Amino acid sequence: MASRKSPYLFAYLLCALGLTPVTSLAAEFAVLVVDQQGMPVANAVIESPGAAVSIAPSQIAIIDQVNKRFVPMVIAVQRGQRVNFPNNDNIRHHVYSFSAIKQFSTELYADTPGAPVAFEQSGVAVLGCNIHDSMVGYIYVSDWQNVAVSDASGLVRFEQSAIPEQIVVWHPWSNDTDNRRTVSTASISEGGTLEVQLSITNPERAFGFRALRDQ
Ligand SMILES: [Cu+2]
Repeated sequence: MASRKSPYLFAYLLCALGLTPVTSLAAEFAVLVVDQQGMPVANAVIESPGAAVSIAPSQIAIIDQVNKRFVPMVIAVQRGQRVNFPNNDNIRHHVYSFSAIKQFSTELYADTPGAPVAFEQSGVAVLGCNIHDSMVGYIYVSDWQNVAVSDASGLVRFEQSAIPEQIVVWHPWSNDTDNRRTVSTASISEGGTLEVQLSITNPERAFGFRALRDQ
């Protein structure tokens, strides 16, 4: 007397074991960002639409200041999330942004400034330091929960309910309009990797940049 296999049997057994059955399979995929030479690109922001931000994460994001640089140079946060700007240099910095999505200015400070700054509008806030003109940082504020920045290997991995039809790739040195490109994901399947090639111009390799930094 063979028992009939039921699709519900497995779920029933999981419940009996106190485990929750997976009702919607998660889609995993990766994005690899490379430059015109095929080299991996760090600091690229990838937005993968799907789940919109409703309540911003309470976790406070960090942009540090080390050796007169913003570290990391680029962060991605969800709309409404807060960012703090600790100072690891033994000199003082004065962080500001004049960007359309957020204008703020810290007092000249050492160590950690007072209150973190909340970013309530999506878009890009460019950071500067009033004392050191060559310091530039970027806060990418996203309407989507799935947003991340590529590491030194140029990779970002996503796991969400479904692969979106399109992703957005942003890099501060990208030659695309507004440094943004919308890329179709039609060519990737579950578990796959989408390679995105950007044309970027590194301002740190431009003549005069180093001299500016050393001022
Ligand atoms: Cu500074």
